[in-house]
Amino acid sequence: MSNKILLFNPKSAINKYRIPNSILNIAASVDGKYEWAIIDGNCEPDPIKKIESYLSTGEYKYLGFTVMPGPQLRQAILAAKAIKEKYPHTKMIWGGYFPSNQPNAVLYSGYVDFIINGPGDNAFPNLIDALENGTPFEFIKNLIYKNRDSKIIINGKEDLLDQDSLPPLPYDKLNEFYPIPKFLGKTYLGEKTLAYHSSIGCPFTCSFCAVVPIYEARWKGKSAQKVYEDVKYIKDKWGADAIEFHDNNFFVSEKRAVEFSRLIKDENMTWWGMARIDTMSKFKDSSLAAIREAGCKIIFFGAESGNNEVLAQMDKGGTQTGNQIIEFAERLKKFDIIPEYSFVLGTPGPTPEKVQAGIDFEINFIKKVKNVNPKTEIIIYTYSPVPTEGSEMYKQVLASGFKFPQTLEDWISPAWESFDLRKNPLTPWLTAEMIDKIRNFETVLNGVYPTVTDIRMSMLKRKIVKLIASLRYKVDLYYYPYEIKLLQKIWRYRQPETQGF
Ligand code: B12
Ligand code: SF4
Repeated sequence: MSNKILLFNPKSAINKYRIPNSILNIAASVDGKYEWAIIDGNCEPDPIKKIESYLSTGEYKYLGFTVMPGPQLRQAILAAKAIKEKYPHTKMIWGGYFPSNQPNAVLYSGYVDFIINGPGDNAFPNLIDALENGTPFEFIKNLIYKNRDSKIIINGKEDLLDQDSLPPLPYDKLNEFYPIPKFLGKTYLGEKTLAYHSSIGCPFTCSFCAVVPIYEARWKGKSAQKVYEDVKYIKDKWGADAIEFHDNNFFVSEKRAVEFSRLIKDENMTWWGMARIDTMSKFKDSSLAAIREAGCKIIFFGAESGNNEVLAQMDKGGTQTGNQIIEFAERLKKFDIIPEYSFVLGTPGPTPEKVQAGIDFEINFIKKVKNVNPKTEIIIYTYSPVPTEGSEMYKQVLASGFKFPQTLEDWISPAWESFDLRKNPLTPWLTAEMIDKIRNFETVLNGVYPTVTDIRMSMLKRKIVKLIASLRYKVDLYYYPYEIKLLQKIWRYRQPETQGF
């Protein structure tokens, strides 16, 4: 068997393909040193068959899977199991958020050999080198593996690397496997939208967030110049006209954001990114104006809650408040930047009455936000705990009787899959009525204020739904909004919270 590497991005998107940045970074890390190939599950009708077509050549010894929770995990498990049974001598290496945060379930499954915990830019080539040369694993940072006694060993973490010094992403080579234009999809931002990741980690420690255990409040970004050069390359070569920045927190540095705006301005591209309200509230007016002028029309913010106590419980970093959320939505109006606010409803409470009161508070708060800036896009999640051990919220969640899945197969049971999509929280403190109220409010809200990110509903259809929903919205009547649901179903309303941005 020769030592080629096969990298797999299991299916994660329903209808929009995006450049598979996670495995593309891994391909870059070994490019020129080992031969590699990419399989994108989003573009393949039968990815297992495709993987086998490579493995049957006998040239591929290493298999790298990127895995996030939800449907991607399902395809990852099915493929890993089938492949490992048929080709037991291949080395199966998983990376990405799911295995980094759930190493026990993954390694005890028996079909995954190694996990890269967080960034793989050095860890992956170092692991392949060690396997090729028969050298020990214990000094490979960011590696999780089983030792001879089947004990799981979690190696130390590596300092975050200077992002500009990473090898360039092999776009041209990806283009040989799948034509890049296939990944530049039509969105509300543009006809050909590029997904780009310009920084890693996040400096904050929100207690519900899967980024925190991996990056531990660390963040490193590429320079504005480097980001601009990459974007410009794709624009000039394949015609991208819009950018989705997939960074957890694109706007950590005001200086970098303004510098990038200055560089990208004349390219006439529309772009979007994720940010924090407290961070961006501190941005100067001139910076917000520069960002908008450079084509940033809409920014995603995890508002989470209008209640200061809940914000403190979530450890939103300490400086975000309910008032700030409202004031900032109002401030952005002046700059014509649309805030996309996500809220988490149904956080745990000591009694059912308190939980219900919490939900009602958030519903009223969201209405206040809409009142000061009706263009604000609202995304509603029901609270789904992530196992971030040690936080107050985590303890509260366990005390309520909530149990996390134990085995890898448990994670893809239908109930857990919808949990991952944040639809069915399986949380003991939320009753069916409470979940219904959240969902029904969401239906009515979306009827009154249809999202601008939906490119499928015509103006007339929006107006009809709006008229009906407004009657309910005014009098807080959210029960059984079947008529709105029916119209939205017929006219295929897009749900940003499950279909991604
Ligand atoms: C793009 C994206 C998507 C896309 C799909 C991406 C694709 N592959 O086609 C879409 C929009 C479809 C999506 C959907 C979902 N996503 Co998503 N997604 C992201 C996002 C924004 C960027 C991922 C990315 O490209 N990163 C860029 C690369 C360079 O970084 P990276 O993945 O961390 O890769 C590095 C390391 O992790 C490691 N690594 C990664 N893979 C591999 C593989 C190998 C072999 C090795 C060795 C190393 C390695 O090395 C890389 C380089 O250093 C991340 C957040 C983020 N900023 O990363 C969320 C994120 C991964 N998604 C998340 C979630 C929850 C979902 C959803 C389940 C729910 C939702 N509502 O968003 C859905 C359902 C997915 C599904 N259908 O299975 C969570 C995961 C949380 C968790 N608990 O683990 C994240 C972290 C967002 C968040 N902060 O909540 N997502
Ligand atoms: S600011 Fe966002 S990415 Fe950062 S820790 Fe909080 S939720 Fe996670």
